[in-house]
Amino acid sequence: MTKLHHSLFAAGLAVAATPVLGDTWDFPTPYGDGIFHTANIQQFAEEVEAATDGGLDFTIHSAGSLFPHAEIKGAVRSMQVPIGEFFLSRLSNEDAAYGLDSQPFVATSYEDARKLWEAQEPVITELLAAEGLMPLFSVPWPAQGLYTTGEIETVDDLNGLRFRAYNAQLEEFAALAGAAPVQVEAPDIPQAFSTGQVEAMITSPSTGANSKAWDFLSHYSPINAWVPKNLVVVNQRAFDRLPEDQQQAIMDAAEAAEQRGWEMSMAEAEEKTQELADNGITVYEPSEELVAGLQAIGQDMLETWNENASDEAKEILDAYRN
Ligand code: PCA
Repeated sequence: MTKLHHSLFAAGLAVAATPVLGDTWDFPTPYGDGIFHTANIQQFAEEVEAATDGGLDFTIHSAGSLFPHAEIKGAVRSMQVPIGEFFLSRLSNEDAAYGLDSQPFVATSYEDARKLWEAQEPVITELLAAEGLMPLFSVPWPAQGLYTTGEIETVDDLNGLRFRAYNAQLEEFAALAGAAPVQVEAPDIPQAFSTGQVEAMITSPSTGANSKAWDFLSHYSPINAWVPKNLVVVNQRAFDRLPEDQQQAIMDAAEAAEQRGWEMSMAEAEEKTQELADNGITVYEPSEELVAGLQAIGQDMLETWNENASDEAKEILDAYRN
């Protein structure tokens, strides 16, 4: 052994004896720590960290603290961060395929949502691949319900209300109901209500309970209008650069996270509705008249959707319905 070889060998030993310093991936999400999606992501991160012996670590930046929601997808695309989460139907302006899970009364149960995701996934995977992104897992929110002060008997009762929206479709829905939509990110809900910026909303029991809706609202109706999803994506180049065992660890943890996330969501639907009631919110079934009015709005929106949808997007809806 030459002297050089000798010292390289010694250096190798020294490296082996100290803990290997792995990569740390920043992982931005729009939602807060108290939300089950974030808890699920935390567990995903821990599983990858364990499986790679700390070779790949994550720093989760919740509640839009690293990038605002609207910038997360672009940040992953431009590799400012390798991975991130966002609300899938927020991309409905880019392609109608993304918006289907926020179309009112298209998919209204977990079973529907599962079927819709199966139809959406191949198309969305291809759309994102064209941007250098790969979907890892998608998890639904509980079905979306109506929060107000006072009981809503018909769509007319929504007329003129300042209505919190989280994407273009909810904005369209609120406008068609005669309400005045205002975009507010989930972590800003309590402040938006307490300052009077908004006075009604449609969201899940999870987000309602997490924002302590009882502090500023009194009524909740599980209209179960749609079951929208979050999506976690990774930058394809960042992924390809990883050693194969780390790639496998990510894929395995992603599959587990999708499975676990759907189960968490189903459990939340009941638990969080109960939490709303326990904190004094009146939970009431919507009247037939209200449902009919909301469905008519959904029908209108679907016609507009059809006008803007690509053939591939329309095929998703056909595949879902057949
Ligand atoms: N919570 C998120 C998205 C859908 C949901 O249930 C929000 O209100 O922004």
